[in-house]
Order: sequence, then C-alpha cells, then structure tokens
Amino acid sequence: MKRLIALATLLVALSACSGRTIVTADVDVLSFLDAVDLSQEVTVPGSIEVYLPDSDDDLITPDGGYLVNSVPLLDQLTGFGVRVEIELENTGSGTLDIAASFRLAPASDSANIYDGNNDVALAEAAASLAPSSTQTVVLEASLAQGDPNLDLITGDGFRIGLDVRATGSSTVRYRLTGFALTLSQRPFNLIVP
Ligand SMILES: [Ca+2]
Ligand SMILES: [Ca+2]
Repeated sequence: MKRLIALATLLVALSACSGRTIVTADVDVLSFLDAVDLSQEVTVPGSIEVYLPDSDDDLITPDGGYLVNSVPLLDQLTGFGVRVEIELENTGSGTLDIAASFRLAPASDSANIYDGNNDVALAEAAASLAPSSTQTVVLEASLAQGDPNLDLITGDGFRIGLDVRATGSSTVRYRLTGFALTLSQRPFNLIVP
C-alpha cells in the first residue's frame, strides 16, 4: 500500500512495510515553513539564540514552535522519528561556536516549547566554524513504543522546534536543508478517512 494524501496543511506520504505490520506517515516539514525560517543571515554580537520555526515574529524569543496536526496516525503512535539538517555558514570574521537542539512538546504547550516545562530536547549537536567556513549540523532522534516521550504526541497533534545558539562575534547564515518526520503506527490502530 502506498498513497499520497494532500491535506490543507500537510503533505503526508503513507506507506506500509512489506510485512504489513507497521504503517508510516512521512511528513516533510520544510515544505510548510516560511522563507524566514528556511534561511537567514544573523549577526552574532557575542552570543545569540534563535528559535525555528518562529511563530511570534521574533526569532530570538522562544515560542510555541510549529504545531503538527491534521495528519493520520496521531492516535496511539508506536514510533516517532525526526531528522533535521541545518547548513551553517560563518559569513563574518570571527570564530563561532554553535549548539542546536530539537524540541518536542504537546500541542497544549503553545507558549514556550524551549523551557523544559512539558517539553523535551530529543536531539542535540554542536559545531565550531572558522570564518568563511560552512558546516552542516544534523539532529536525529527516534522514539520507540513504550518511550514516555511518545505521550507528548496526542490526537491533538504535537509541537516541534529548533533552538540554535551561537557564541562569538561574527555573522552566520543558516539554511534549513532537511526537516523530516516519520510517524509509525500498527495498522489495526490506523484510522484513515
Ligand atoms: Ca520567536
Ligand atoms: Ca514548555
């Protein structure tokens, strides 16, 4: 079984593995983000922390991130996976240290998915960039059945976001080049219209 479902807010590819024991929905988050979230040059005046995707029109204020809902499989998930790729280019004259994390939060955590209250950092990565250098940071995580963090995802959806901290005096251009989610569920739990 393989089918594409076009929804108002999300494109989801559904497929079942050959054993027909697990159904997965692949969500390409990149295709739903605004241009400002995908790429921007930011001045780093000693240190700065930005939050992506930005939902309150200010990159440096933490917020509710991106709400994923209106997709199949949200009820009774048996697995969750994420892979994010952030290309970072040091466009200034100073060295930069970068630390990035991927956050997961329930739909109800609409004010701040970065404060450790009802939210969690599932993946973290760091990089050091000399002037004029470019590196790609990869954030990757998966949750298996029984992981308590899966309980953050309910039929109402869930929230996701990236916390990117830069330290140094320079400028940095970030470019989100990959942001993919995989939601897994056993077929007997699947409800598709
Ligand atoms: Ca913000
Ligand atoms: Ca929170």
